[in-house]
Amino acid sequence: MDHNLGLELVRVTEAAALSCARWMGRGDKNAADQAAVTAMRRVFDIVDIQGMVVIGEGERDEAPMLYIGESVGSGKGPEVDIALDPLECTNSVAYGRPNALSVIALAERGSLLHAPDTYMEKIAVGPTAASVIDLNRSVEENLKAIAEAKGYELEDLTVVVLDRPRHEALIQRIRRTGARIHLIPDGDVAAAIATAIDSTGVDALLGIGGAPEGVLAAAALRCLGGAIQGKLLFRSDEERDRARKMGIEDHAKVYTERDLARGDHIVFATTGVTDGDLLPGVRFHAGGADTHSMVMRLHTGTIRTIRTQHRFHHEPSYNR
Ligand code: VTB
Repeated sequence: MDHNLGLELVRVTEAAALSCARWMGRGDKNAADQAAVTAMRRVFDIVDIQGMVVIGEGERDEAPMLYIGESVGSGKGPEVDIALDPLECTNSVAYGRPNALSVIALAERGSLLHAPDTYMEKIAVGPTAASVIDLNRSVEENLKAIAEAKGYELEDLTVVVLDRPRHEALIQRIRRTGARIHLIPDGDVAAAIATAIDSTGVDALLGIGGAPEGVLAAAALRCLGGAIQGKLLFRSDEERDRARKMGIEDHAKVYTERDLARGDHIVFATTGVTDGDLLPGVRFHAGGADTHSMVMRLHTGTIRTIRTQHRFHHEPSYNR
């Protein structure tokens, strides 16, 4: 069912990335997000799927487009769940910082977790350390196990952590193990995926980020053979209630990548917006722009890296 969909989806993430990249450094994260959302919504109409957004821009009453429960696609083709973020890291575009991506994951209907918009404590690694992580064990034990599995000294491990005050204690603990830390201002989706790609030099992601971002990362890591584990962390009773209404009762559960993204036919596409751990960002030049994307398909294990040269005067009308 997913044979050609990856290449269709990458056109959707490319369109979103091209639109919002123009907002880089202009200090307006809402305008950047809006540009990505509008472009993504428009180009989705030409993809032959009966898609339902399960991770999106928010609840129906909060978001006019790409909200949770919205139907996307041409209405022909397979019934699928869609997790998307037209612009992951709005701040990074607004302030010209790294790691902004446009992202879509697609899988059979009912197979992507409807994660509430709350925090998630996460650990993510690539294929060689996929079987040794355990969120219920200590940071020190996990890092030791990852280093062993990869055949590294602990001192040679690079761990990515979001630069937030809530991570102060975590950072101290990682430092005491001797491991190296790469602090990022935003963008733990790019960082989680980067753990599964050797050339990035990223070995693990640790810390607390968004739960919806955990589902996006899980879909990619399934395709790449990596692993992510996550525990939901609620910031308020309202978030707890919302989760209960979504059928989430066990608040101590450790979700694995297979709980977050269960399908056998996952397709994942992402395009870089600003330069980052995973992909270069959009580069504008006379009459056009270059984008860099990745497209992955779980069923066959293919991972495509696509550099596209866009020429604006040839753009089809749905892209304008
Ligand atoms: C994470 C990360 C995102 O927000 O979800 C983070 O994945 C949430 O933490 O890339 P804060 O509330 O502290 O920002 C981002 O950094 C941006 O959406």
